[in-house]
Amino acid sequence: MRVNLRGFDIRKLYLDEARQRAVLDDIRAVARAAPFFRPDTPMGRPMSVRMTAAGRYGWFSDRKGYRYVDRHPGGGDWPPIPDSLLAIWRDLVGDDRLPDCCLVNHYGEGAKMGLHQDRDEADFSWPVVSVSLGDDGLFRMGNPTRGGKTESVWLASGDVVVMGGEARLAFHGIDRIRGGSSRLLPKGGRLNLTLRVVD
Ligand SMILES: O=C(O)CCC(=O)C(=O)O
Ligand SMILES: [Mn+2]
Repeated sequence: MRVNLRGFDIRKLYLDEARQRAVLDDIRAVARAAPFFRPDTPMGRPMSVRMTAAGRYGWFSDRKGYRYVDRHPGGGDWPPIPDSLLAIWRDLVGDDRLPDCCLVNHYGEGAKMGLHQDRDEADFSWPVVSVSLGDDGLFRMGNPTRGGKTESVWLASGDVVVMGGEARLAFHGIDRIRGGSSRLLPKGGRLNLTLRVVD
């Protein structure tokens, strides 16, 4: 099923269970090479989400602000973006340009992500492609400027969202996680993978 809400192109169950498991195995390998860490917000508070990344760039945040960085905070390179994820990008966006970052967010049961725009990339003509695995997450979609009405949708395991066009700079966030709604991750929780063209 495919739903378009405010330019957010939502593909329900884009990945069947076998493909979800294949992506999950690849993300586990990424997390072995580049362990999850918990960044601080620029306000100095720890984020509720744990993060890591694959590709030429990962993402980092501390008191100096949010930014893309070319190394894991432990000092090593980020591992390459797994082919299982590049295949999703090729299917949905094409292969004129491949993403150079796959940001990996892990949400435990109480984790959330406040409304924000993805605007640290150089070229907004490329979409951000988001892949959800594990427990359902309540995804809120707003407008290109702060404020105004929002709409929410539960993203389930295997759902993919293409944020392009008018949705590319729209505010969005995750309000809450529905614990125990998926059995994909043995310890529960939700993984969200976002593919991005950074520069
Ligand atoms: O977890 C999600 O579905 C959204 C993640 C997100 O917006 C981000 O990482 O910038
Ligand atoms: Mn975002």
